[in-house]
Amino acid sequence: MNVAVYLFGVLGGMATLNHPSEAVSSSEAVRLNQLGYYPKQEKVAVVNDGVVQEFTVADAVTGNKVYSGKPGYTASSPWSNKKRTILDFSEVTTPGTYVLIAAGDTVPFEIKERVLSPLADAALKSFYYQRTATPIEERYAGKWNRPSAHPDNHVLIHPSAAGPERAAGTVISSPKGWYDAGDYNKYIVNSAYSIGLMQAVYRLFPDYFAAQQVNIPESGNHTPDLLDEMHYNLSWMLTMQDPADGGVYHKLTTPQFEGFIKPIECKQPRYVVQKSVTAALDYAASMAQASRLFAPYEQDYPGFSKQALESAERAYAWAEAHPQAFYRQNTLNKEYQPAVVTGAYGDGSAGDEFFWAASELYFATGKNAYREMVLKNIPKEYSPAGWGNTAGLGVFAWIQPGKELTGEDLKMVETLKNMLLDYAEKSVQNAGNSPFHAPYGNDAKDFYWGCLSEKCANQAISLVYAYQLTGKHLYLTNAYRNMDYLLGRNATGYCYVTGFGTKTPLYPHHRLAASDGIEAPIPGFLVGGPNPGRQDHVTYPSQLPDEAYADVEESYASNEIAINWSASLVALAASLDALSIMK
Ligand code: 9MR
Ligand code: 9MR
Repeated sequence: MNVAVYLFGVLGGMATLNHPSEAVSSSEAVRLNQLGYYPKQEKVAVVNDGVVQEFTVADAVTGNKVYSGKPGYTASSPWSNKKRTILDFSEVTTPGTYVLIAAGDTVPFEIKERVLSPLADAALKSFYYQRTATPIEERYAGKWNRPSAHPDNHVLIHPSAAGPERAAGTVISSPKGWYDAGDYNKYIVNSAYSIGLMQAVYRLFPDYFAAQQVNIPESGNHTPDLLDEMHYNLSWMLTMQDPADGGVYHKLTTPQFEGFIKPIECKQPRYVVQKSVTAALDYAASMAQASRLFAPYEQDYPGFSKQALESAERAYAWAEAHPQAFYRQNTLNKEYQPAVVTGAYGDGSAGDEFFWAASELYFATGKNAYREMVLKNIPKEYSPAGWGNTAGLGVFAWIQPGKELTGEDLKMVETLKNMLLDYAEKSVQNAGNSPFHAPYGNDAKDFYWGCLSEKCANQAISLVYAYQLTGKHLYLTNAYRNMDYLLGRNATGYCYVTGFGTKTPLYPHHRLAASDGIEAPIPGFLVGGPNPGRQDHVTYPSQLPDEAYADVEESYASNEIAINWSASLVALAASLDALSIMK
């Protein structure tokens, strides 16, 4: 093909990089970050299968060659005969639109300052689209506007949740908050964890978030948009606390998942279900954290900071008094009607939740009782946090305590920092020789339900913290590498965020998007990702661990979206973008 003619087609594609275009990347032989690279960032693409002799980077506008290089190493996939060859063009640093030509493929890419800023904004905006009990207005949501649904002003106390002042069947009001995921239910464990992660990263880069505007109804007020969005869910969470004893209902849910219908068409009754120790502790932790972060914003949220701390302490006290109150859905269904079969967010150990909650409450109140509980629940090693393991959020709290530490507390924080740095050092060890040139994705254990968030993004966020502690560039480089993986440099060639990239999920398991009559999915959501566990029994194009992904609506095990996964994307995209300005 005539290169000049081809470049014209590519250019057309570049203008609308958010939409898949057939003119772009026909063979998919080359995998790269489809959103682009920061000028100073390492720039690596991967030939998906094969060895090549050379490659070229050309200016997409003029067609002039700007770089020609020899490939780097070739590494075999652990699961197939595919040979991945590394193409490093980090030497190209001038902002612009380019094409990379190799292995018979011509792939467009950009080099740009603030290249992840639109992604960081869209990831935060994805929470707005998930809001319940409010109209999603055209001026904020464009074509994805929709009427208010799920007011949740008529919610039933499930028999498992009955208390002295609220008999089964009592009606309560529990409005606002976010839909959890592709489903329409609201779960305390997952939303409190999501808030915890985003608020942690807010503490790292407060100036970045102070400047961020994502066009939500609160955007004009005095509070950063990120905190405004958190407040929308925190205010729901307050209604999930039983006023009689401080315990927190595990979730607000229909007995069964709704069909793929519009939210306004949903008719099933909604219940709050059993108070659980993990819900109470995640609630306490995120509320205590919020009480401190919202203190400067009394003007917009009068009284909230104080209320959050009081309710956090009550929830924590309830958890201490009920350490065995785990949420066990199967057991519950033997005892109570109606049976509840929606997301369980079940967990059989609360040490990590105690660690996180006690840490936040210690810093919010200074009370020694919390400190003692922290000491009893120090994790044995660091691992990135997830909804079921929140110890990592406790570690982040100690790294960023917001006050001077002295005496024994200093020793404590050293221990935790060393744990995190051990993890970081192990993570980056072999990344530089691996098939996709990233710490993530080299072990079959890296691929499971929600792995792109829990493993890939959260590993990268941990590396951002490690970089902040040490200034060691290799940690930051490897955080960017996992982002490159998420955005296209991977075995399927997908940029795994809706609405972004040249090959992007079009059919996520997302009831809001499936029922809105709009072809394009709602943008800014990270999908769960490759999952050979295939719990949805859908036929996937491949069974290989890193290719077991199906962009079909039925695939809830690989292609659902969820607020905790969006939270990872917010945290990582914002961190990397913030660091690009700070250096
Ligand atoms: O849609 C549900 C999704 O949000 C959950 O993550 C998933 C696992 O709990 O379950 C999905 O619902 C499916 C149900 O479990 C089985 N019948 C088909 C439902 C999806 O269409
Ligand atoms: O993210 C959750 C994942 O870790 C679990 O393996 C999976 C099955 O229990 O559930 C996931 O969470 C789902 C929740 O239960 C219901 N809403 C959709 C969530 C994302 O799939």
